[in-house]
Amino acid sequence: MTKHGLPKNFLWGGAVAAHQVEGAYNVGGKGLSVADVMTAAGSHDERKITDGVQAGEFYPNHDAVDFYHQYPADVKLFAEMGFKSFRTSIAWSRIFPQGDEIEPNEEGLKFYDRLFDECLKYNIEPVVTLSHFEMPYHLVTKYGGFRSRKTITFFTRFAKAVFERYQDKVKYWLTFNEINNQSNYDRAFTLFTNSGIQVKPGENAEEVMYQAGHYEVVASSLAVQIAHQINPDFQVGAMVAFSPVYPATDKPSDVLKAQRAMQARFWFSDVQCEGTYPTWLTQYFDAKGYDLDITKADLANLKRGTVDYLGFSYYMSFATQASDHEDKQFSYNESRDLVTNKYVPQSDWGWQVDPEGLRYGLNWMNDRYHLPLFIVENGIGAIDKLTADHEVHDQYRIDYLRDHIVQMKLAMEEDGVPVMGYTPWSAIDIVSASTGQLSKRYGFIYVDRNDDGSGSLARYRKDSFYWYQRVIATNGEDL
Ligand code: P53
Repeated sequence: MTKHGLPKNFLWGGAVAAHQVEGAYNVGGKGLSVADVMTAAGSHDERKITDGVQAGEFYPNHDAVDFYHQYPADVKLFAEMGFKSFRTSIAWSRIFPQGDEIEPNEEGLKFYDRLFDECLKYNIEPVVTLSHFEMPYHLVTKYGGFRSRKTITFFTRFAKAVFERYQDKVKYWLTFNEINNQSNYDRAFTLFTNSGIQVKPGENAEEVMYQAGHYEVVASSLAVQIAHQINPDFQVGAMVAFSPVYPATDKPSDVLKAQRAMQARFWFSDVQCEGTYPTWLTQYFDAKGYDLDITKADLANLKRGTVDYLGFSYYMSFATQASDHEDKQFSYNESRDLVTNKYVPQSDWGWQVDPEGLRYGLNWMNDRYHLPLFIVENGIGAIDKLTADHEVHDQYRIDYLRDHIVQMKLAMEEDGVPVMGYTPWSAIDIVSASTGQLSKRYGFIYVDRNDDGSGSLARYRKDSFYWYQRVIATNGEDL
C-alpha cells in the first residue's frame, strides 16, 4: 500500500440492508421473510419472533423507511455525499417469495434493476449481499431453514438468478451477512436471522448451529463457483462480524480462552477464505460427539469455492476470561463468557467503542487470510435530536467515524493492509436489526419516523452528512 494517501479507486460509500430500509413487505409479489415476523424490542427485552404475522403485533420492518418507493431521492442524496459505492442486499423473498419456487419473481427482479440503474447513473458501484437476515419465511416453516440441506439448493438457485440478471450491473457481491453472529448460539435472534432456525427444547443449540453453519459455508462456496462461471470478473466476498475477543488479563488461561473464542467466531471465514476446516474444530466435533452431515463432495466444494475478498462489519470489541473449571476444549459460549472491558467506553446501547480494535482486526485478518479486506459496516447507534429547523448535530457520530477512519488509515499506511473500501453503517437511518427500533439511529440522513411507526418519512441531512461529504471529496485527508 502507499504512504501517500488512500488509493484513488478506494470505495467510499455507505451500507444498508433491504429489510431494514425497503418496507413494502408485501408489494411486488414479495413473500414474508424472517425479518417480517419479528416485533420491535422494548428497552429490556429482545425482539419477539412470532408464528407468522399476528394481528395486534407491530412489525417495524413491514414499512421500514419506505426505501422501496423513495430510493430515487435517497440515491440522489448518496450521490450528493459523493458515494463511490452503495452496499445493500437483495431481499431473497422478493425474488423467490416462498423460497422453493423454480422460477424467480420478475417484479422483484425489476425493482433491483431500477435500483442498480439509479446507482450507476451516479457512478455509484453497488455492493450486494445475497442473504442479510432475509430468508423466505416459508423455508423456515417447511424446511427448518438451514437445518435442511435442501436450503443449499434454494439459496444457490437464488444466487444464480441474481448473478445472471445483474451481471452487467453488479461486480461486488457478499454471500451471507455476518455469518458468524450465530457463534453466539444461545441467542434466539442470531440463529433465526442467520439460518432461519428456532432451537427446540432439549436440543443442543451449538450442534444445530454447526450443522447449519456447515450448510451455509457450502452454499457460499457453490455461489462463488456459480458467480465465476457467469462472470469471471465478479468479486465475491464472505462477510463476518469482526468483534475481536480480547483476553481480560495476561493470565495464560485467559489468553487461551480468548484464542478459542476467536477460533469459534472465525471458523466460518477460515473455511470460506481457506477452503478447509481448521484442525481444532474437527477435533472439537469429535470431543463433543457432534455427528454432522459433512460429505466428501462438500469438502471438495469448499476448496473450489473460496472467496475473492473478505468483507466485515466492525462496531465493537469484546473481552473474555477463563473460569476455574474450563473443559479441555476451553468451550466458548458467548452468552456466558464475555466480560466488560474497563479500558473502552460504551455506546448508549452498551456496545464497547474501540477504534484501535479496527486496526487490530485489519492486521489480524490480513495475517490470517492474505486477502483484500472490505469494511462493509462500521457505525454507532445513537439517539439523534431533530432541531426545529430540521438539523441534527450528531458530533458523536462524526467522532466515532473519524476515530475509526484514523485507525483504518494507520493499518493501510503504516501496516500495509490492503483495504478495498469503507461503507459505514448506515447510509440512511434504518430499522435496527437487533432491536427493531428506529431511534437507534445510524444514518447520515435522518428519517422522520418513530419507534411506533409514526412520522412523515421526510429525509433531512445530518451534520455527519456534510462531514462525510468532505471526507470523501478529500479521499480521507480532511477528517
Ligand atoms: P443493530 C450484532 C453484532 C454486530 C453487528 O446492529 C450486528 C449484530 C446483530 O444485531 O448487526 C449488524 O441494528 C448487521 C446490521 C445491523 C448493524 O450491525 O442491531 O449487519 O444489519 O443493523 C447494527 O444495532
